[in-house]
Amino acid sequence: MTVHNNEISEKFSRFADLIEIQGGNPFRARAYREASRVIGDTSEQVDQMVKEGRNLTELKGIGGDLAGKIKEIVETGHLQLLDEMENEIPASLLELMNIPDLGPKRIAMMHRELGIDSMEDLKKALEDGKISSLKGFGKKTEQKIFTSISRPKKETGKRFLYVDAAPSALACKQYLEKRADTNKVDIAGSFRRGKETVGDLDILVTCRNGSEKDIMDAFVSFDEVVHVYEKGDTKSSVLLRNELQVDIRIVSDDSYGAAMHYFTGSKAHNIAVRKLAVRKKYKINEYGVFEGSRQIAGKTEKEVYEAVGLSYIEPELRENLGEIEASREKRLPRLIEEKDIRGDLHMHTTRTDGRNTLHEMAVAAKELGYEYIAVTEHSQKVAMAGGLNEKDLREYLTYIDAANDEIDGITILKGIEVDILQDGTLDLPDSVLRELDIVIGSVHYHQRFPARQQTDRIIRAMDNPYLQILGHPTGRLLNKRDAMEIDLEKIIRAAKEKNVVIELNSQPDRLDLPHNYCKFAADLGVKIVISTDAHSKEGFRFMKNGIREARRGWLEKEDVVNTRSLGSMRELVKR
Ligand code: DGT
Ligand code: CA
Ligand code: CA
Ligand code: ZN
Repeated sequence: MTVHNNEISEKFSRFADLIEIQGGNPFRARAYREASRVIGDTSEQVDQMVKEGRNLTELKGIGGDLAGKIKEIVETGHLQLLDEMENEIPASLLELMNIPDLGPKRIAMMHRELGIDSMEDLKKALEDGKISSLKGFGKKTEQKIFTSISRPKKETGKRFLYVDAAPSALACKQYLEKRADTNKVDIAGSFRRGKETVGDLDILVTCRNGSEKDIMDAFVSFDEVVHVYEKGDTKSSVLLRNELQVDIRIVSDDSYGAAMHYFTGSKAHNIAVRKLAVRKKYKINEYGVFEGSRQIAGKTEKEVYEAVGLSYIEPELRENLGEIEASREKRLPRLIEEKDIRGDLHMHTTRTDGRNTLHEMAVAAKELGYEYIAVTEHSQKVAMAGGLNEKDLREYLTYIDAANDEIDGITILKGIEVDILQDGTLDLPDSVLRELDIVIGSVHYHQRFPARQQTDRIIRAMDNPYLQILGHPTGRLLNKRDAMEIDLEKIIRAAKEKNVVIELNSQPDRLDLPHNYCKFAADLGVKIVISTDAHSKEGFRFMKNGIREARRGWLEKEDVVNTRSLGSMRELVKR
């Protein structure tokens, strides 16, 4: 397990904050803050130092006690004292840390002098003008705090990874579902379309008996809600603790399908559907499909589609990328499902940067019902992750043989994720690649070449007859790093010609191959492998993300090699 310096640094800085909020020893807080800075700045990889047993007090400002704490973080991923303190201090008080003009010292003072424990308390104290009476605050600061907490945060434009929004979506849904006065509760919007990132959640609810107002009252007082932008009887908009915005609407049962359709979007899809309705002289909106003033559809989505001459379209396809035409012409794809998957061909174990052993991974995959996996460690170039050279790899292959003998009911294939070097050659000699079952080639370094050079580099790598799968083809990291500048269509056409399979990497911040290129590839007849790139057995669960992206990319079971039995999958990835 790699623990980055900034993770250690952040833990120490957080710890210093909490000491200050609790009004603890200021020297202790300062020592942690200083340590946080030192570790953030050092060019040494601190976790490496720990692993090599080096003396951490070599680092300026790090004494024996801090060295012990660093060791604890590197070895366990946690700082127990910090975890304890996080639990001790009320969450509502910690939340005040998100307000721009409030640092831990100020929060401590407000808490001590005015008993402020939450956003509510703070608002009240501001209204009563009590904040400016505190030492070191003043009228100006009071005003600044007031504006920053009254300003809605929704303009920040921050998008959440699907997986980061999912727990909130589930929590809101369950909270509403368990009420006796709600009937249907569903999440619409980009979340339902399975988009890689979501801007906000859109929840639709129908009322069973009782009043809409009660449901709204209950929702805005949900524990996770920290700010209410707007509250009405049938529509409200709130901000959750994690800064995710939620729009909620209560609709009638008769309009439920129309509302689900409208609020699922996408906007482009809605506009295209509306055009069809207009052609038939119908009106369509979130309440239903109307002929004059008579509602002719709206209870279910299927009804809505049928009213305009279409068959039901799966949410993942609703981007106006051809699904309307395909629906009309009855040639919608039969989208792949998670249960179609029979194995996983990209994963790492403790031999490089994974957290579970080969044995643990194989057993976990078998429990998922998989028929085969391929272990694909990094190659030597990826030194940070402990990548394997030829000798290491050969040794590891015998280890895989032994594991295969030991574990029944699943086949462990010998693989590698070999680095594509800057000139397009591969990081390991053909003599060893030849002995493997699965060779993934991936770019990890030099991602900023100009488009021509980068495209040529990747196509050159695919010229190597042992490369079977092109790994995470664009290199994008959602919200973090843009895709490489490449001519991806050219690369996919080259894959077609050379019979290379393209990976759809299921890591929630990768989802790489992006959906529109999945469709492009499948239309050309290029095969896709949906892989998790799991770094632990828990990582297998990311398959869901890949499936979602594949569905957005119109993929069917037949387009994806790891829906096949072992024999026919191997036939497909063979060059
Ligand atoms: P997001 O939240 O940015 O990830 O994306 P969406 O698609 O969830 O967008 P959002 O939350 O603004 O609106 C939810 C759905 O409501 C959207 O997908 C389609 C529908 N919608 C919103 N505004 C309009 C509009 O002006 N016209 C039409 N036809 N539909 C709209
Ligand atoms: Ca939305
Ligand atoms: Ca919305
Ligand atoms: Zn990789």
